[in-house]
Amino acid sequence: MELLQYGTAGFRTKASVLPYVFYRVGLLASLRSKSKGGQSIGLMITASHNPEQDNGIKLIDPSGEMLEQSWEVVATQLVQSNNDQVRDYVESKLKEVDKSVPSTVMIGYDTRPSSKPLLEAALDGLHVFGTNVINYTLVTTPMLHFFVFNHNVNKQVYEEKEYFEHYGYAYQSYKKYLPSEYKSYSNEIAFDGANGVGGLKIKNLQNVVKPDLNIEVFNQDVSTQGKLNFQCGADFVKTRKTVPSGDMLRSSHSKYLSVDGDADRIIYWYPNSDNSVNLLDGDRIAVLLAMYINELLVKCNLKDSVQMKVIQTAYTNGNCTKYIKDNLGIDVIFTSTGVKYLHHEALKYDIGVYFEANGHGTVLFSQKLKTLLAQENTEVSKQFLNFIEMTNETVGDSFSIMLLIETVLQAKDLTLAQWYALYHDLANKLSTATVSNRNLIKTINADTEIVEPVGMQDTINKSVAKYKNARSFVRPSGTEDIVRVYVEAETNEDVKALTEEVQQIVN
Ligand code: NG1
Ligand code: ZN
Repeated sequence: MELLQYGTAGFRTKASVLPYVFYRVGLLASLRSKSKGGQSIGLMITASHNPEQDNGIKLIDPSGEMLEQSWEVVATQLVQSNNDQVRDYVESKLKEVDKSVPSTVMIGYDTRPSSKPLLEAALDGLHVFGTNVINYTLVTTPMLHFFVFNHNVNKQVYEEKEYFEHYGYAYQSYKKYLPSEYKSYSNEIAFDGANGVGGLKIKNLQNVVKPDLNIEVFNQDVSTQGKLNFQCGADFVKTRKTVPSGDMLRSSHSKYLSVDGDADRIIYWYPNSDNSVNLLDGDRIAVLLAMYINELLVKCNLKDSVQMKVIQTAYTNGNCTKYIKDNLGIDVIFTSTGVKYLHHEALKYDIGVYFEANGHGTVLFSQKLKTLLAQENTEVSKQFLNFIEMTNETVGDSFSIMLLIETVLQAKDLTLAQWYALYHDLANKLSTATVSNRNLIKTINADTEIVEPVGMQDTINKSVAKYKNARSFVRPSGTEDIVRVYVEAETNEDVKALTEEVQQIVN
């Protein structure tokens, strides 16, 4: 039996091995709800940007956030137990929780063919504890986070329609703060739905924001097997830097965007004549949003009363970090890879703009800031609160982020090319290496330094030192059985040569 770990994205692997995992996660979610005084827990069934034959499951904690880390250990132990130990393990855990507390679990799943059958396994586990199940069926990951948050915090069972109205109306209402005519901005968007749930659900948002946003949806085939994430979607466009399939260029649009298989990531892009694309990825989204929010802060005279940071990972392009620090004058903090680390760091500040380069991220605003803005009660403080309303603060949400980006592009009257021109990326390459046991590699300092195997980092550093403005780091993936090698330098030639050197060191 493969030893599965509750990683950065929950449990994720080939769907065929997952039924027993889902059953146990059903048990676990019931326990988690009971341990949280009966508050609702979310269970999202998805493997995000992974191939269609994979699947996965992750828990959402009561305030809509990802599962607390101490329970990740519990989850891993439960799933790694032998069949005959499962009962003992659950019973030992049950001693710590009050069995009589009723439990509630909210469920959602993506469009994978395996999602519904796997749901049955999770339901079997949930029924063991008589858990009350609220099944949202087909939803994006961020939608389920929104439902869990609102159930526990606002004591309401929201319907899907209310999610779209919440963000759609916030977007509509912000119009009064924006110019009425544009020289550069265009409201036309070509939307790549990765042939997943995002392509289906974007239409509900479109119905609310029409005609202010004109969204043409591509890659929305969720019934043909094998199409999910195949040569399309945010991960494909980000890693290949090419136009996705799906005839998106058949008529010319001024803006293109791709989401991933569960619609929590988003990447804007525009094509070059050779089918390569210019990427407006998570780095550039962070720049755009941080720049605008900083301006709102200045207008509200709050720059000195609140603390704002941008949170990134080592995969962020060095020139992006430099631009945020030097041109925007905002501090940058680095964390390990995986949005949960960025999210927890962002919670420490009044404003935490966090994005992974792959387009996964959001903005968090503190209660202190919201109270200050409410007390001020000026036009600009109301405007700021309206901007916050448009933000899904529970998790990265491609729909909410799209509305925020469209808002800022209007406010600043920008085309994608003008946004892209804010800074130039250093040349870079993300490659993978396959090793016999990826867990032998251990890193510290936000993944930038290898401590095991001893000596490997020194060898890499010696190679890096040969190239101008170069940087490289190596870490084991948390979602696949591979090692990732990142290299950045002044020129593509240097990146290629250094990648080869580092690959040899790792292999
Ligand atoms: P791994 O496989 O651990 O590199 C990938 C992404 C993470 C995060 C997770 C969760 C890269 C380099 N890594 O993790 O940023 O998004 O998936 O989906 O993009
Ligand atoms: Zn995703």
